Amino acid sequence: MHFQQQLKAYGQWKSRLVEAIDKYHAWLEKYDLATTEVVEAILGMRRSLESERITIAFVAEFSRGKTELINALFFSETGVRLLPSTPGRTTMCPTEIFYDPQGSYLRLLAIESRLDKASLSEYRDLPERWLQIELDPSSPLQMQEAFQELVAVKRVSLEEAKRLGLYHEDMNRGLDVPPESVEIPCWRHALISFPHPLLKEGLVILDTPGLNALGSEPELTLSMLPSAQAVLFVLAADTGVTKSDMEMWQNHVCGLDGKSQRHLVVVMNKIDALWDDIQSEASIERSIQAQVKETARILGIQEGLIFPLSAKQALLAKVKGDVKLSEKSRLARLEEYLARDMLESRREFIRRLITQGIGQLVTESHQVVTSEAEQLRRQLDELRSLDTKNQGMVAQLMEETREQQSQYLQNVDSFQASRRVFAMQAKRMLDVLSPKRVDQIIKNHTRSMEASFTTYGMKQAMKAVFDDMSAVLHEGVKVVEDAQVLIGSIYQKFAKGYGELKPPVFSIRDYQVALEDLFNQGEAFRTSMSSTLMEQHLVIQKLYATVLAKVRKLLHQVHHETANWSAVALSPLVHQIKEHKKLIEQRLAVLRKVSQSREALEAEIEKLEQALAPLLMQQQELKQIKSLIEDRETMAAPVHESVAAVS
Ligand SMILES: Nc1nc2c(ncn2[C@@H]2O[C@H](COP(=O)(O)OP(=O)(O)OP(=O)(O)O)[C@@H](O)[C@H]2O)c(=O)[nH]1
Ligand SMILES: [Mg+2]
Repeated sequence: MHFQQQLKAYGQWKSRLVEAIDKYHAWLEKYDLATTEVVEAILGMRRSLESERITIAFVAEFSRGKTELINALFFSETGVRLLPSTPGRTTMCPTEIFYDPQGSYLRLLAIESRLDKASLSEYRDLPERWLQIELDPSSPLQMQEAFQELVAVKRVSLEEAKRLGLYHEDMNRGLDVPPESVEIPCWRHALISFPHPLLKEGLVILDTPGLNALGSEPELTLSMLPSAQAVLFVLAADTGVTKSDMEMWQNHVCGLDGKSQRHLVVVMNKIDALWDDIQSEASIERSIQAQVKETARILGIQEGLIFPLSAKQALLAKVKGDVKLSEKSRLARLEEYLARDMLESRREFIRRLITQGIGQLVTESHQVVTSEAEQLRRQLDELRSLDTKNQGMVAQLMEETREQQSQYLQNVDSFQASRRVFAMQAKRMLDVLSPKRVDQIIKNHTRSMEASFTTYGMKQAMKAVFDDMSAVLHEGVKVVEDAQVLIGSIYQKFAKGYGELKPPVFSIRDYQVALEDLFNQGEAFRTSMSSTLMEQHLVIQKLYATVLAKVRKLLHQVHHETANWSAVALSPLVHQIKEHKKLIEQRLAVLRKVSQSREALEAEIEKLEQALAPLLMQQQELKQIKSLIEDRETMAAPVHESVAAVS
């Protein structure tokens, strides 16, 4: 299965990056260049690389075949239909499947936890609050049996369903009066861990129930789906695009498109419903293509992103080893898309992040080493051309160097003054964006939000939070821009004579857009709810809690980045100034010595030559680390190989 190969290649590539990061870290330590800020940045990048996961989420109305597709794509080699897939509503709670080295388990969170304040992500860290069923990875049948819990429902009074925010208008479909009791899921969320090769490579699968889960669990819709690398929206060829498919697409799915790191594709499942013994292959093909075209038009997406296939036949074919049926099911095209397009663009994205982060640092180190080597060479040239008999020449050189030294000292005084001015500006900047201030604003509004009993009141409070936060950001953007101007002028004044030294670029304007996006997503969710849920209060509370957590995180991040930037904004300049000082002093010392004798001059030349050698080695070492990071070998090759093998 080439998806697996590609995922493995992707994992190997990531470990090579981690290796490059470790090498650079060791390099910095070896030459005593590891400052706290740099080491922190390096370790942060290493951590995020190691914990990076690829999430593929499946969303659709109920019974479109999401779960069957998961079985066919990932778990066919178990030889069974691993996750329950039956006619009608099947999966009752959002289910995450991944690998946790801690063990093989199915964890279930009771539906009543909806009433608690704790968010799903908080529950994740409290395993004792979940019901745990052990899994035996060597027995697909045992696992299949355990997974029956995913379809568990129970009957509760209408009151109870309302209290849980689960009462749905279509529960009284066909009835004149609302029913006395309704069926609700037993579980709110499920976590499955077992040591499957794909999962071990970092794949996370998110299966969702068609049953209005997207509308009633804001964290799922606003946090989990948007952070997936691929979202597969599933339709069924035998039903076409129904009104409820369309509602789901418009309210919760199509907005997930538009970010280059995420892939949104549409699966047109159940094409076997169009198979027919009487019709010719060609006419079946025509009707599939016509439906793809029509679906693309209705949903407003490219035809190439629609994958007609049959999950059920694909699973059957794989289990039986039926190559012909497998081809007919057309699953391979989707597999190839996931293996190549999705993973390749993810890799490109990570590569960009890494080259911008660690690559930049390595390049800087390389530049510093190179310029040091150059200085040494220049000194060597100067010494080699010195004529010790010509005392006048040595004296003149010393005179020039002393002149440089006194100029330098004046310069340093005024640089220190500028540095103090910048420190004040930095403090102002960090005060404006302070996490304390942000938290206080959120706290104030949360209180009024909890106190208001109407949706309208809550909405007003939410709007107020966003208004305050955009005011904070607006102020932040201004002080950051002032600081940039200041830094620019400091560089201009002091970087003269140090080559092409430029201040690190920084802006927080993008965060304004991100904040606006958050607000719009929250509002879109809220307006989409009114028509489907009668009892909204609980859900709205959860929605706002989810949105507020994201707003808080965003503003804290702005502060963090601003603090990082202000800590390092002047450091290249400081470094250069220090280097310059060292150089002048060295030069004076050398001139003093060589003025005495020919032997002293030769000894100095030898010393410089010896100092140059390790620098050249450092240069070489950094070049190696750089090429490890830039490792551009693509992953596409195995795909073509396996395609060739099939055909
Ligand atoms: N004919 C046909 N039936 C399919 C295909 N894929 C799935 N089904 C059937 O469709 C029904 C629903 O499939 P599920 O996988 O449970 O659908 P789901 O989207 O997960 O549904 P929920 O879990 O309720 O949201 C089952 O009876 C499957 O056997 C297919 O390719 N062709
Ligand atoms: Mg399902």
